[in-house]
Amino acid sequence: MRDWLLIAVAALVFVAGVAGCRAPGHEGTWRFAIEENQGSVQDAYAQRFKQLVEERSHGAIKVVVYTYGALGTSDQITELVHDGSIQFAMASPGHLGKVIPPVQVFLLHFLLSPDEEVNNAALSDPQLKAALDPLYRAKDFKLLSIYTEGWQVWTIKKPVRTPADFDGVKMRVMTTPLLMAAYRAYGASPTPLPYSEVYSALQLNMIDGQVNPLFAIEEMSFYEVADYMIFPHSAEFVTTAMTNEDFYDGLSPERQKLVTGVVHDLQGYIDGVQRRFNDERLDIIKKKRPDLHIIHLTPDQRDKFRQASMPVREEFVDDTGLAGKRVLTQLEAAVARAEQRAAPAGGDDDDGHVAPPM
Ligand code: 6CS
Repeated sequence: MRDWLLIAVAALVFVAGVAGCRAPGHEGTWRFAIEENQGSVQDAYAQRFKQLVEERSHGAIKVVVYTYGALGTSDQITELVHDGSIQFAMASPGHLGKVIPPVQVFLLHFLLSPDEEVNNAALSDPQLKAALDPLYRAKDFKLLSIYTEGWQVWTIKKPVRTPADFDGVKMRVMTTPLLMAAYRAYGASPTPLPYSEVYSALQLNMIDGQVNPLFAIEEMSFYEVADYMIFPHSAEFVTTAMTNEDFYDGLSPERQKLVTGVVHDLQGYIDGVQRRFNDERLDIIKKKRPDLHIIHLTPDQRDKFRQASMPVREEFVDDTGLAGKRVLTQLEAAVARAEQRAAPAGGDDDDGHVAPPM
């Protein structure tokens, strides 16, 4: 499959290259693969990236966006960026963690703030990015951006309010080992699967539930194959945008500045997009499935999950060593800095003052 895919992409690049030679002033085509469908948060990011790069290069650079499946799964598009067959991709820690284990820090539960604004600021913290940058470079990638796609929500066939309720529940998780540990710690039976296989696995009762932000639950129709939608408010879905290291290093200083400028301008944009998409899609889900039971965990219930999640942090550090520990410390510090900046002078910063979408 991998060889076939590489040959197909190489052929595509060659044909596009030949066609591109005809246009005077055309510098080339940049290919950007995302892990989601058209209309998703990642698609909004990539489409805006395309628009800004094409505008700011005055048409000299053309950007082609490949939606999920066009070039394979998350793991396959990561390989294509690594090979240099494509230049840009989204790489979510839930899959990329197999290649760069410390990025699994973003999968730890109850680590980010309950306040979305704080998390947006923490994820764009330059010191955090600087800590991750060498880890991407060590694998021939260049990290461009870290951002959230919204709160993780469970869709399950039975109600889950405590870790005990997870007993025997087969939860689909993304494919990195830390997510297996996270849901094992809750008492569930985690099942790693690629995104594209989740719906049919739910339909065939091979799994009982899955976890994703609301916009993804709507666009992948996961709400059709569940009876309960549960808001644990324990983690946000964090993703990263990256490029091929050699490609980036080979760009002229102006073109590097174009990329970093566009990426910088996208940070605030995508935070607004994800909030809107998640709010809007919740309304759609409620309209399409009025019988779907919606549960918001109470603070006490969340606390039980928080306690159950704590040993997973030690597992993360054991598995990822010094590099993982360093990134964990940086992320905690970035959240603390963002919380400090957000806290009203003299005010108290209580848990949960910004609620997830209802
Ligand atoms: O669950 C997944 O595998 C996918 N979920 C989202 C929201 N984006 C990409 C990822 O692969």
